[in-house]
Amino acid sequence: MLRTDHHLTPDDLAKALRSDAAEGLTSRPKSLPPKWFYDERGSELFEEITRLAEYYPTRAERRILRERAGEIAAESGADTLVELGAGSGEKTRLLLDALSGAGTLNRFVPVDVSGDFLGEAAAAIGGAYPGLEVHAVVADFERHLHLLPSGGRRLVAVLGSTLGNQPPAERVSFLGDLHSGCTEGDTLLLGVDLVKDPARLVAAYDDPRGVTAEFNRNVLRVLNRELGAEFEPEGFDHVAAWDPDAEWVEMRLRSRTRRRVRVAALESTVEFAAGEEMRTEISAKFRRERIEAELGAAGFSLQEWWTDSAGDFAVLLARP
Ligand code: AVJ
Repeated sequence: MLRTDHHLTPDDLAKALRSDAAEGLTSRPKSLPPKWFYDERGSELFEEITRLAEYYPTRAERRILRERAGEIAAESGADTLVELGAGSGEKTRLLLDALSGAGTLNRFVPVDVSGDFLGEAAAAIGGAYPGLEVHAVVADFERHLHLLPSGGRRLVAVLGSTLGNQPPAERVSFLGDLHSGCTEGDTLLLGVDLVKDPARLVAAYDDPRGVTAEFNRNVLRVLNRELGAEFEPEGFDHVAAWDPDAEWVEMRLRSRTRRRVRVAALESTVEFAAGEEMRTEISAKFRRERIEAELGAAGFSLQEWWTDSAGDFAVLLARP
């Protein structure tokens, strides 16, 4: 029982990339949204990041889910798992197993911008859970939340601190949209990385093997391929910095030299000064009070708050 809804065509994605690049490359400071890291190579590099000793969030979240999946299933009573930024990995299976063990599970709704990725995830899960209705949705969950399948009791999961990629104002509007799409009986499951020693935070985004640096530069390769840009990725240094006021880790690419970069699809040339930095990602870190307030502003009330034993990461349940 597999069905796929398409709310994004490859052409929509191409247009979105073009407009994001046109805007970001002409703003000051220059910036690019982090969602464009994840082509095939970028997704592989991210997988590699999750296995780095310095990158604790994935392991911490997995530990929490292992310990709490039963409670999550019992408290949500969900028959549907909606996963925004879908996976087919261990986290998804922990939740599906728990819901199935509780006897309530009947539908899985993975949502992702990548149709290829979703197809594989949906097929893998469909094969492993016979009888499960898999309803995959190709969509940009920052824009298409109102198009997600409704009905039943849904557990809507936004894991991996994905929320942290959005600045505060966008986060609140995203949570508000999520709330508008919820009905009584739905539950929100959120995984968020927590504020901690800045040295550990920065180390998680600046590993000595340079995997994160390659992941960061990969966005330039995406622009080269998709927009006919002529970036030399090796001409840019990876920068990771903690912003103590905003409480986020910022990744940037710093041009080693003054340069002009042709971007064919934009019919333009972008100039970089020597040492000029372009922001490629923010990764916000949370405190309980702050995320509770943001959830509250969107209409959610916090129900459960679980952390790993080190207090590095939190998984929370909230109700609309
Ligand atoms: C997948 C967005 C949560 O912000 O930690 C990892 C991506 N960037 N290393 C994060 C990422 C650099 C990651 N998220």
